[in-house]
This record gives sequence, structure tokens and C-alpha cells, in this order.
Amino acid sequence: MYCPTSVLLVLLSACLTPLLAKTHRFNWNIGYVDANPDGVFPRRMIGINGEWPNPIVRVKRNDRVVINFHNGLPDRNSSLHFHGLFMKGQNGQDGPEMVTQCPIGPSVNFTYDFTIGNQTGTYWYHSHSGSQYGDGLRGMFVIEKDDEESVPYVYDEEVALSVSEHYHLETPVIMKSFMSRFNPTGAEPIPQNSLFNETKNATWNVVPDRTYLLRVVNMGLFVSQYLFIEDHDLVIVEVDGVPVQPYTVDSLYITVGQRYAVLVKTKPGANRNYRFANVLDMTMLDEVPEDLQLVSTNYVVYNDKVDNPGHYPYHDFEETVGQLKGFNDFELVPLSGERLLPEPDMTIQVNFSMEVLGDGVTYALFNGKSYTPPKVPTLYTVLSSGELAANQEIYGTNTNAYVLHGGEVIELVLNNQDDGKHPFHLHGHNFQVIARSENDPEEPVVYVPDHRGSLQFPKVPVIRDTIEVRPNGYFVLRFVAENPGVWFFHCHVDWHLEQGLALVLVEDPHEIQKLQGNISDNHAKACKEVQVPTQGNAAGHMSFLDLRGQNLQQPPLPNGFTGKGYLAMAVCTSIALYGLGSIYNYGIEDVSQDNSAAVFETLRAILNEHDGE
Ligand SMILES: *[C@@H]1O[C@H](CO)[C@@H](O)[C@H](O)[C@H]1NC(C)=O
Ligand SMILES: *[C@@H]1O[C@H](CO)[C@@H](O)[C@H](O)[C@H]1NC(C)=O
Ligand SMILES: *[C@@H]1O[C@H](CO)[C@@H](O)[C@H](O)[C@H]1NC(C)=O
Ligand SMILES: *[C@@H]1O[C@H](CO)[C@@H](O)[C@H](O)[C@H]1NC(C)=O
Ligand SMILES: *[C@@H]1O[C@H](CO)[C@@H](O)[C@H](O)[C@H]1NC(C)=O
Ligand SMILES: *[C@@H]1O[C@H](CO)[C@@H](O)[C@H](O)[C@H]1NC(C)=O
Ligand SMILES: *[C@@H]1O[C@H](CO)[C@@H](O)[C@H](O)[C@H]1NC(C)=O
Ligand SMILES: [Cu+2]
Repeated sequence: MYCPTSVLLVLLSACLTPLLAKTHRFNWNIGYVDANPDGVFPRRMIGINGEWPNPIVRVKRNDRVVINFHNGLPDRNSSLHFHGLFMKGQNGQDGPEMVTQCPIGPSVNFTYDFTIGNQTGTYWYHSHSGSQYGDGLRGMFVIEKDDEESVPYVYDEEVALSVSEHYHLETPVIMKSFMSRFNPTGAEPIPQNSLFNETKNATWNVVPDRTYLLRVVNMGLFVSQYLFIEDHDLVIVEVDGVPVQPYTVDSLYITVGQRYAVLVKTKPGANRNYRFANVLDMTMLDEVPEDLQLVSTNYVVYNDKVDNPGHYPYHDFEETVGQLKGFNDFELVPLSGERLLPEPDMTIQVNFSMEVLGDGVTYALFNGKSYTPPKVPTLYTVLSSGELAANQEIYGTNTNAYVLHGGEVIELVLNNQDDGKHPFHLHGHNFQVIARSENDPEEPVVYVPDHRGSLQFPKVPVIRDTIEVRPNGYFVLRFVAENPGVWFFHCHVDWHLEQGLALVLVEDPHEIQKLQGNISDNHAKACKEVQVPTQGNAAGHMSFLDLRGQNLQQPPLPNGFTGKGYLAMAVCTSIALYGLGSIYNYGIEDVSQDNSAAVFETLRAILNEHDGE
């Protein structure tokens, strides 16, 4: 048969992408696994198919991933989020419970099935059910480039590395004490250790005179870390999956949720080994217990016949970090050269603060509202509301929902009116960071654009998906609403997420309906198992403007308790000692209800006293 070559070539190229794209199938049975991550305290961790640490998923651009997820935890709901993946046209695969799906109940199966799209780089997966990934349900997810694709830098070998902080108690136990009236300052749980590649005292065996691409993720719940290798430079080439112009640093500073890929060139000789330190950012901790090892030493081993140098002193945070030059991630330049986005079509401004509400517990608020999950996952409200989907009201008054119009440039301004550092993450997108306060003012400052217009912003701003806001400071982000879906935006300190530090973007809802159609059987079954409705507004009603019975945040503290500077003062001076003590002893003492009421009354009395002055 005669067949012109040109026709063959056309046919071949049309088939090439689907031919190369591979499907990766996983059967993942989630369950408790006995472990001893830090070598000093045996505890169970949440693993996959009877093992922990969890596997690194390695795929390529355009591949398809199918995960048959079985929740084998007898007593906990679960879910999976693929951090940094855009999930374009596949919003239902994103994972956060009550946002894009129902919690996956014990013994329930759920299938995640998605294609990667045109992304490459360093990502990770983790449970998006409360603070569950702190108990181990987390792992790295690496998207490699196509074989024939060239990259602007060369390396010999790729190596994955995760860091995290580590707790000896399980997160549900910790949560009970954290979100409690015994913790009126909202002090975050203090970790007992840090982990390096899910262990401690690790060794990384290297070959001299090689270039390694080291992919680093902070899979922790809370604490940022510094990372450095004695006498070796690190060259940053990728930030949160986005290739950047090579940038040489002596150390990384990585918040939870963030990723960096760095080139490490090993030395020509092989006569000694070097220390590889991971250091907890102690400025994020309300209290530093004496036995908490801030500076941990691991080893880059060239020669396992020679002794490793001694470890860095465990507690010399200031001294260790003080010697580092560090870097400012705001200065990283995307290799794509993507220019500053034009003036926004829509600006979302959120002021974030921490406040004690009526139950005596500290909550996180955006413009006075603490994110409270709706009765129906927000994606299902979109899918079941027809024309009304573009009406913000149906998503409830306590979910911090914003409806975005397709194709618009969105600007998100966040003013941090809290004196802590917070790494914020946006699902379904990365964003340009066009402004960020750098110093740490005593009092909160808010972002005010100046007369220079776009000249005040970088021409080619850094692009990433997780960004830290400085204490009392702000940041300004821009992105284009070109990925229809319901996307969570939240602090990746999961303690703060549990306090309600989140908002929800409902991006181009009518387009979501077109792309997604009706809720799939997979989703519907999972909801049925946990008795969560799959239709209706935030309150679960089919008359979409009727929000009676919706979930709401706690009422404010009674008059005289709120909005006064001395609330903080009274709490700090009088209760902090008790509060901190109870945090440090989390779960060890179980205070009875009577006692709890008494303590709360004491707090009220103290506050009233101050109020009278
Ligand atoms: C549930 O998922 C597990 C783990 O992936 C798998 O072995 C099992 O066959 C699944 N069960 C059903 C009913 O699909
Ligand atoms: C790391 O070293 C410390 C101190 O020697 C030891 O107590 C701990 O068990 C080690 N941890 C692991 C996981 O090897
Ligand atoms: C799982 O989620 C459902 C729906 O929110 C809830 O009713 C149930 O208590 C949760 N189960 C567990 C074990 O937490
Ligand atoms: C995919 O991304 C690469 C750069 O990472 C770019 O060169 C290419 O044009 C993109 N392809 C598509 C179809 O968007
Ligand atoms: C971290 O662990 C992974 C496998 O779990 C391993 O492939 C990698 O080499 C380790 N990284 C380092 C720096 O040792
Ligand atoms: C945020 O706070 C600033 C300063 O107090 C105020 O001007 C602005 O209106 C607030 N924004 C919102 C959305 O409440
Ligand atoms: C969508 O799902 C709901 C609930 O399962 C069902 O009542 C409805 O008929 C479905 N609509 C279509 C168009 O399939
Ligand atoms: Cu936070």
C-alpha cells in the first residue's frame, strides 16, 4: 500500500504525546505502622501498604496517575492532596476535605485519577484532613522532564530530601490541648524533634566531582528550617516547581509546604566528610524546651572509612544561623521571564488576626471570619446550583468564599496583623509575588500601593505556590483566573489552618460545571459513607439562598473581653505560664471538666478586673 511519508509523519506526531504518556497505577492501603522516626521515641506513623516512610512518586510530564486509596485507619477520616499540582480541569482530584470532596471514612475506598499536565519539578502529596499529615501521611512527588527535553543546567544524579519537625504525640491528641481554653494565647504545639528524610543522623553518600540535583521539601506542619552543607554552595535552580535563574546561596530557608531544587557540586578529593545541618527556626516557637535539638547534624559522606566530624552543638541556633548569609526568595527570577501581570481586574484584601472567641479558644480570622467548613463540600455546591453558582452568597458567610471571573487578573493582598510568620499556600495555581514587607515592625503595617504604579513591582517577579508573610507585615500576589475550580488558600501551618486561617476561591464556577458535569460515583459513594450531602448550598439546602443552619464560627467573647490590648497582656502575664505548661505537657495531664471551668472563670475574672481599670 502506498502511503506518503508526510502523512505518516503527521500521524506519528499526533500520536506521540499519548504514546509517551504513561499511566502509573497505585493501590494504596493507608494504615498505622510502628516506627521510631527520631530514634528516641517509638510511635505509630501513618504509612502506605504497611510501610513508613512513604514512597516517592516519580512521574513525567503529561503522565496519568491512578491511586486506589483505601482508608485502612480504623478511627480516622482521610484524604490526599497533591501539593503544587494545578489539576487543570480536574478540580475533584485536589483533595482537601469539605472543599473538593468528602472526608474518606474508615474502610472506604476512593480513587484519585488525574493527568499531570505540563508541569515538572518538585512536589509532594499529603493528607488534607486536619493536621493528619503530621502523623506521617506525606511523601514526595517528583515530575521529571521528558527524556528528550533539555534543561538549562546539567547534573549527574538526582536526590530527594524531605525535612519536617516531629511530634511524639499524635495530632488528634495535640489538637485537643491546642484548641482549648487552657491555651488562651493560642501558643502552637512545640515539636519534640526535627526529621531529615524522615529520620535523624542521616548519611548521604556522594561521589567526588559530581553535580547532584537535590530536591528539597519541607513536609512539616509548622516550623521553617534552615539547611546547609558545610563548605559547599547550593545553587537554586527551581522554586516550588518553577525553574529559576541559577542563584548561589550558602543555605536554604524553607517553610512548610515549600520546595527548592538545588545543584550541589561535590569536591574533587575524597579525603573527608562534611556536615549537613537542618535547623529549626526557633523564632517560630513560643517556648524552646531545653531538650529540643534545634540544630541537627547529618553527613555528606565521601569516604565511609574516615570518621565523620563531630555534630554541631544542638542548641546554638543564633550562632549557627548567624553565620549564614541566607537569601531572599523574593529576588529569585523565573527562567521563563514571565513579566509582571497587568493591573488586576479584581483585588481581594484580607487582614489576618488571631482572636479569642466565645469558647475561650484562639481562632485565626480573615477580615473577622474564621474559616468554618460548610455542610456540603464547596465544589458540590458549585455543581448542584446551576445559574446560582456565580452568586457568592450560596457558599455561606463563614467560608471566606470569593467568586472569581474566568480570565481575570486577580490580586490578593494579605495583611498579617499577627506577630508570627505564616507560609500561605494556594491550591490550583502558582502566583507572582509582587510585593512583600521585609522587616519586622513592632506594630502591624498594612500594604499601601504608592504613586509609582507598576514601577514599584519587580518586572519579572518570583513565581511560587507557597509564600511566607513576615510578622506584622504583608504580601501582594497576582495570578490569572484561568484554572476553573474551587481552590483553597490557607496557612500551611496546619495548627493555624485548624484555627480557621483559610479562604476559598470559587474560580469561574460555570466553567467548573461544564468541565466537571455531575458529581462522580466515586465522590458520591465516599460522601454517602460519612453521611455528607452532595447537593445544596453551604447549609445543605436546595433553596440556595436559604442559609439557615449553616456552620458558623464561635460568637465573640462577651463585651469587655474583646478588642482590647490588655486582653493579650492579661493573658500573657497571668495565664501564659499555665498555658505554656499545659502545652508542653500535652496529653500528659488530663484536666477534668470542673477544673477546666474553674480556670476559664479565673481568666474571665482577670480580664474583668483589667476591664474595670
Ligand atoms: C480498595 O483499595 C484497596 C487498596 O488500593 C484495593 O486493594 C481494594 O481492592 C479496593 N477495594 C475495592 C472494593 O475497590
Ligand atoms: C540520632 O542520634 C542520637 C544521639 O546519638 C540518638 O539518640 C538517636 O537515636 C539517633 N536517631 C536515629 C534515628 O538514628
Ligand atoms: C468523618 O467525617 C464525617 C463527616 O464530616 C464525620 O461525621 C465523622 O465523625 C468523621 N469520622 C471520624 C472518624 O473522624
Ligand atoms: C510546557 O512547558 C514548557 C516549559 O516548561 C514550555 O516550553 C512548553 O511550551 C509548554 N507546553 C505547553 C503545551 O504548554
Ligand atoms: C532520602 O531518602 C530517599 C528514599 O527514601 C533516598 O532516595 C534519598 O537518597 C535520600 N536523600 C538523602 C539526601 O540522603
Ligand atoms: C484592613 O486593615 C486596614 C487597616 O486597619 C483597613 O484600612 C482596611 O480597610 C482593612 N481591610 C479590610 C478588608 O477589612
Ligand atoms: C446529578 O446527581 C444527582 C445526585 O446524585 C442526581 O439527583 C441528578 O439526577 C444528577 N444529574 C444528572 C444530570 O445526572
Ligand atoms: Cu500560620
